[in-house]
Amino acid sequence: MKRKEKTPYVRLTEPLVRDSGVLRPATWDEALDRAAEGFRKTLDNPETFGMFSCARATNEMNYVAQKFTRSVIGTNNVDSCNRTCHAPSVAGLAKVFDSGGGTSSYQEIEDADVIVLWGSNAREAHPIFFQHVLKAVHKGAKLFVVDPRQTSTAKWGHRWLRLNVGTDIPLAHAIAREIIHAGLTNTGFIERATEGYAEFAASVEPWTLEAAEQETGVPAELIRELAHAYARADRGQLSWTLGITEHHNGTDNVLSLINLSLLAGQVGRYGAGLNPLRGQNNVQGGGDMGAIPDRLPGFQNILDAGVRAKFDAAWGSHIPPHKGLNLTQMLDAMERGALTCVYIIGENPVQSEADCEHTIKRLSNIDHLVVQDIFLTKTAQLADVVLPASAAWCESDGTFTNSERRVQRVRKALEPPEGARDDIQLLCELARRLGHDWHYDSGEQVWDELRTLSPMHAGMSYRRLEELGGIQWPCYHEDRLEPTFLHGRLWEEDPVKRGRPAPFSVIEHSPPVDLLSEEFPIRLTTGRRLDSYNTGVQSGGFSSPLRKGETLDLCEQDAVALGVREDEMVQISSRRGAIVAPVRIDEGLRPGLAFMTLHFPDEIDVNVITIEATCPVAGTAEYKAAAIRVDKLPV
Ligand SMILES: Nc1nc2c(c(=O)[nH]1)N[C@H]1C(S)=C(S)[C@@H](COP(=O)(O)OP(=O)(O)OC[C@H]3O[C@@H](n4cnc5c(=O)[nH]c(N)nc54)[C@H](O)[C@@H]3O)O[C@H]1N2
Ligand SMILES: Nc1nc2c(c(=O)[nH]1)N[C@H]1C(S)=C(S)[C@@H](COP(=O)(O)OP(=O)(O)OC[C@H]3O[C@@H](n4cnc5c(=O)[nH]c(N)nc54)[C@H](O)[C@@H]3O)O[C@H]1N2
Ligand SMILES: [Mo]
Repeated sequence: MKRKEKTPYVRLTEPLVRDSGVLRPATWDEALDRAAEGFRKTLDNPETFGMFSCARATNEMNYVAQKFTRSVIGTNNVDSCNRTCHAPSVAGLAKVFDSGGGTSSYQEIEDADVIVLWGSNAREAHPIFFQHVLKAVHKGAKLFVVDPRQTSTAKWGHRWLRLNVGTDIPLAHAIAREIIHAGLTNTGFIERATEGYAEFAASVEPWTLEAAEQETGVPAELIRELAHAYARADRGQLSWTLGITEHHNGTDNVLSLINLSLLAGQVGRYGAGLNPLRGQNNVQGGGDMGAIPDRLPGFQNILDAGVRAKFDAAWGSHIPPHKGLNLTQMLDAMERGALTCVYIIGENPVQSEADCEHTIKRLSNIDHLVVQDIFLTKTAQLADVVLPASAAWCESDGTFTNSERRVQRVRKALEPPEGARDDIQLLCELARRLGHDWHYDSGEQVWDELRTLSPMHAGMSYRRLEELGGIQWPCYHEDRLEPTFLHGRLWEEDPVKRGRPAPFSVIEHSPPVDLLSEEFPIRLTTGRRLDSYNTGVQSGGFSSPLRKGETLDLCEQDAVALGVREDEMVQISSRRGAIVAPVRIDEGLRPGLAFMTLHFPDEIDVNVITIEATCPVAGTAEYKAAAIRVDKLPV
């Protein structure tokens, strides 16, 4: 069977509006008027409006997008693809430490002596961070990789802990128990800076090395080795990504890793830390700018009346005193008819959300959909108005914030295609049509407004960012820098300076929702490859001589059992639907485990078969664990 031929996406250069069910070219005035008209209808009932903001765009653009949502429309319904990846990391870290950011700098990774990469294929998905890991390894650091697949990252590890998908909590609990039983806890730190230790220690007691080996598939000796190395390390680093978060209990997974750092005192010191590696180039910044439903810019709590009053005074707004809907809740609200008007800037949910048939149904259920993108995506094809944006990362001037919380300047390197317009200017045009006279002539003007409202960014002028090559937040003062790591307060002698103790969390193991059965006996996990990017819109969601398209990766033993060879087409079915893909043999997989990417949805859309089970705290879907069956196709 031959692959479908595909042409690359072409940049959008003229606005489109829908008439009689068909998208047709329109003038800018017509398209903007049409978009604003639909938005105006929500002004009497702002909770019917929702904004998906763009984690690839600048801090400045995200600041303006959330300001538009809160001050022009009057709702906190604003979110981004952070919901599909690291919302559980932010929720877990904020619960324990009051701040959702990764705690360390990249320099500290280089200076660590033990590094654990948990559920993270950093070699392929975070190559810049991985450079720092390799520098540490060259200096003698020991690298542990915890992943069900033998990824190219795992191949660099001194030890690879090959766990069964969805068994991270038993593994973390067994490591915790071993640290406790071997007398390797940092008792001074636990007594001074934490709470809930006794209850936590009792809760992990059933997870002996043997019980964990049984459940996780990781040999007891390897679990023991990781526990001892991490607890004894001078500078122990624990980093995780989607293997931890993209589960129905992602926040619990994150909390079970944070427990380990509290036990061993591996946080709040130079070189010791907890670092979720953020996925999109500016997903950290998007959240920091308040493009999330529960925080205003600078991670300030929406429930705090004083904070709201400060923003209302600056913006002339009436910010609702409650959290908005997150992306997952917005999709649910579309189905119920409660959310009727949606503005999507640079997101492609039709192809990135789990169970995509369901997403299409929900987006088709609303009255007014405006999509502002650089390409005519599958999501844009459902829109009532399409606005061509010119703000691709290399065409804009502003700042991005990376996983070490470093804000860095980006400058325009390319002229945008003729006909496309800057994301911020489009937001201003729409605000103006709705009665708000906004003028931002430069990214710097937006940034300076933010700095007056967000204490953690206050000390970062553009000039200073340029002089220093970027600055990590928090940076409260123009003449000072803060330590490169967070939560140093936990080590203070003085209880007042130390502040709120960090709580241990008692967590129950809960296996993947999509159960394996006789009908669906194979575990499918999904993720990334070095050569492609997300839903493929920007990297060319099609195969090429350089890039093999979508495959179903299986180990040789499974392929033999199914009677299939490499490149042979198979049908892959789950409880949601079925797709067809060629087989690729990957010796990094164990029998019963399959892998696919999300990169080629125009040819083969894996999200037809993934499950929508979501984490109740963070709203992130269980992309990492579907139950499937694989059938050889008749030749
Ligand atoms: N080249 C490239 N780089 C990218 C992207 C891209 O598309 N292409 N996307 C960016 C984005 S948005 C993000 S969020 C990041 C994501 O970066 P990563 O999280 O590193 O990428 P993934 O491949 O999704 O998943 C990581 C690993 O989780 C493992 N895993 C699966 N199930 C489990 C489990 O139950 N437990 C554990 N411990 N591990 C498990 C998988 O085998 C996989 O190797 O990458 C970013 N960088
Ligand atoms: N099966 C499965 N599905 C997954 C995942 C998985 O591991 N497995 N991972 C999930 C994760 S972590 C993520 S982050 C999501 C990603 O989900 P999405 O964010 O929906 O997917 P992207 O392909 O990154 O889409 C980015 C869009 O932004 C547009 N864009 C880029 N720059 C700009 C700009 O400057 N301005 C404007 N206006 N538009 C711009 C691009 O053209 C593109 O359409 O996918 C999720 N889906
Ligand atoms: Mo992501």
